[in-house]
Amino acid sequence: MATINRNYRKLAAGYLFPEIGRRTRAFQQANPEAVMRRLGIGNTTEALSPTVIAGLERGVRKLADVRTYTGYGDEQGNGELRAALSAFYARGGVTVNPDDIFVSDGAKPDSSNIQSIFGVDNVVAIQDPAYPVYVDSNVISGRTGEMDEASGRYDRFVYMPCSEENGFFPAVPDGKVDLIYLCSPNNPTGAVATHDQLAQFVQYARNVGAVIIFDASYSEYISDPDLPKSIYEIEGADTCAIEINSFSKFAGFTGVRLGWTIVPEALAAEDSLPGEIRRMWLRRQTTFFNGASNIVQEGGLAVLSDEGLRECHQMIDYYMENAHIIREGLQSIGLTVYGGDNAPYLWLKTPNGMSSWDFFDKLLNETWVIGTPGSGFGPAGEGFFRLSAFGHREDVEAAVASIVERLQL
Ligand code: PGU
Repeated sequence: MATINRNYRKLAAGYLFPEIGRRTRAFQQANPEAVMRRLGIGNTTEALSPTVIAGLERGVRKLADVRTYTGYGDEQGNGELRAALSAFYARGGVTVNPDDIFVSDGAKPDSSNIQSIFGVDNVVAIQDPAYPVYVDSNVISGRTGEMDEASGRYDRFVYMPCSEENGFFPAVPDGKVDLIYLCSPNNPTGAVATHDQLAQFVQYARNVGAVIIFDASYSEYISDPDLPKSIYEIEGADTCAIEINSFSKFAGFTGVRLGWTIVPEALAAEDSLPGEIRRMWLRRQTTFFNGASNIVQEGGLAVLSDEGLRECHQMIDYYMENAHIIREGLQSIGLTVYGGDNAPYLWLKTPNGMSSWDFFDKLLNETWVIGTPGSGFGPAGEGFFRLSAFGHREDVEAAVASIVERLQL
């Protein structure tokens, strides 16, 4: 008889965003007159830029001609795209070998799949709160025990609390851990690690032989030139860190689907020599994945052209202006808000010590605004609430006006 992977039963509940969708639909059914204002999921809303559209169209046209038609592509992704990504890093002063870049269909699959090349007995450290995928993928793979209902923590995980006190970036773990997930700019807190903070993690990882999995999906939202966009800005990080990134938030590819992961040749684990982890990821990807769409990779190339980058940055500026509008509105009614400076998320402290889900319901009922409860990102997110800046300007303005006028504090 077949049996199931019982680790799935350890998972807290449904995945966070579908649960928010379910509650929102129920509210809408009960209140058909309500005009919903969505600042919940970090989903892009603006149209792709002309240069990127032209790139995607080029990709389609190539398929119409037998001389330019392509089927399955290069194992690690289009060589031109990998070279363009490498040149993109070089502009920021970072050396990345195109051979170490693996093009994918997004940062979510990569950040959930990457754990599969590490031992099941590895001890995993995660920022708390964190993008839920890091936790859930490791739970499913059996790297944890059960979740303790009282604390909301899984047995065997090492939680690195991110709080107001530490500016939402943790200190390195006290003991020895094996895998460390870091996300900067951070989802959900909007905090960005400094050069020194990342250097401490790199130093720690090199001392104990840990591997850092660095999710840089929001790196292009960093406008402060002193803040690192890539972990490879830290010397020695290529021996201890994998970096994951995405065109989703960078270029509005949330539905188009394109990302990349860097597994440096120099990276090694306790029981491997340099090169083996890179080869394992290649082995994993060639066995379980058949490459990102060739059309979409043309679109990615267009993003990385001078004109594409300029246009994508205009879009990023637009979303960041939304972030400023949200922050100012919330602060004007006395709420405490973090993030939103170099990241498209606002991290709001719930008023009067309300729980995150109670505040979700209150906001929905009183203002028709949908956000994301902080506790959905981990126990240390309790008492906080995330608002996304990825809406259309008029929706963002309407949401802020509704909060300012109707939220009862
Ligand atoms: N990494 C982080 C840190 C993210 O916040 C998200 C999206 C992704 C990866 C996904 O990138 P893709 O390249 O598009 O796969 N976070 C959004 C969407 C929710 C979700 O389930 O991915 C959010 O609202 O948190």
